[in-house]
Amino acid sequence: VLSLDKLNICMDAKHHKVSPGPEGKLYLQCAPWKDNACCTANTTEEAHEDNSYLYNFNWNHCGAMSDRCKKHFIQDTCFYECSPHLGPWIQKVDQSWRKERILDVPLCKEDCHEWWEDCKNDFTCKTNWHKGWDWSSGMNKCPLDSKCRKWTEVFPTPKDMCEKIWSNSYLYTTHSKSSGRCMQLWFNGTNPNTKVAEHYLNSAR
Ligand code: FOL
Repeated sequence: VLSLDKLNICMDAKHHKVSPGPEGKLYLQCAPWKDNACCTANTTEEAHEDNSYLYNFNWNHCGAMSDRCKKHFIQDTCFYECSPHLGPWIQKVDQSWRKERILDVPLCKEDCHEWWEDCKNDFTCKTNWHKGWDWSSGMNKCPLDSKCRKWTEVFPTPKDMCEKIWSNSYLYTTHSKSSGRCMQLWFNGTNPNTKVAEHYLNSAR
């Protein structure tokens, strides 16, 4: 059966709307999702803040993250919070902070490579940013057994970074943006990911 109901939905997670819809205005880097989004305008403003209330997540856990690196994490947050086209990759999970997650969303090669290139001179202490932090201060700090290292030591390749950083939310692909076979974090105008989700849903059926 063609599960069209998977094509325009929001995951049941921490800040997502129950169902997607227009938002009028979304903030800066999240603006491309304004016509159909799983995020609210407030969520998108917070997505641009350090240590935002979204997850109290500290990007600067190994010294200040560079602006060119941080913009990719902001874009990832927009994609994660706003995308209404993640249905084919939504999975139930037993976690305190969300009931559903995304798994193996096929990411366009350019987006992954540019993200890694822009972060490769930064530092981090962990490969999986979902788990194992010291939260005793209210925001995540590196645990004692995880020292800050060069980005390229922690993530030798773009694939390592894209797949490991959010526990396999993303699947690295060699597909280009123009292929219609991978999801784009960065776009302007009409959301190109609608057709990609349709493709994966139809090919799995
Ligand atoms: N972006 C993408 N693409 N996928 C995601 O799943 C994603 N998730 C977040 C942000 N951007 C994302 C949310 N990030 C914790 C850490 C990071 C986080 C949310 C929560 C956290 O509280 N970690 C605890 C364990 C919590 C638990 O699993 O019960 C820790 O041990 O550090």
